[in-house]
Amino acid sequence: MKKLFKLVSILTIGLFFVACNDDNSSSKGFTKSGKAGSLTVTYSSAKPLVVGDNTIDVSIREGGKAVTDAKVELKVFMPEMPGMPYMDEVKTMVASGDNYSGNVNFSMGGTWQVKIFIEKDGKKYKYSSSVIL
Ligand SMILES: [Cu+2]
Repeated sequence: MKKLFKLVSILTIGLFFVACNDDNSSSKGFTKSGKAGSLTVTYSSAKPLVVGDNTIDVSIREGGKAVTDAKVELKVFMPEMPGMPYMDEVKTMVASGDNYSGNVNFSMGGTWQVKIFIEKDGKKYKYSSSVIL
């Protein structure tokens, strides 16, 4: 019986930590990653995305190395919906260290399509994704 009590205690404490970790991850923002040709594109926000201004970081890697000399543009758009016109925003991302960074404004909640246009050594790449907020 003592053993069972011990086991239940450990499980309870375990659940407590799992719950706490969940809270932490939801306040940590998000990261999404994918391929655009030979490039691995990652975009992230240190904070959860909100309606309004968001600082978004883009990292581009090729063969495991950071690509720091590309032209990077981030476009978010929402297709026309009943009672709502098409909306979009295009931002040129500014290189900072190994990343590119920019302020992106989402004007409403819902699903936003995300396109990241990259120009590197005269070649063009496109990464497509989406976010929900
Ligand atoms: Cu909308």
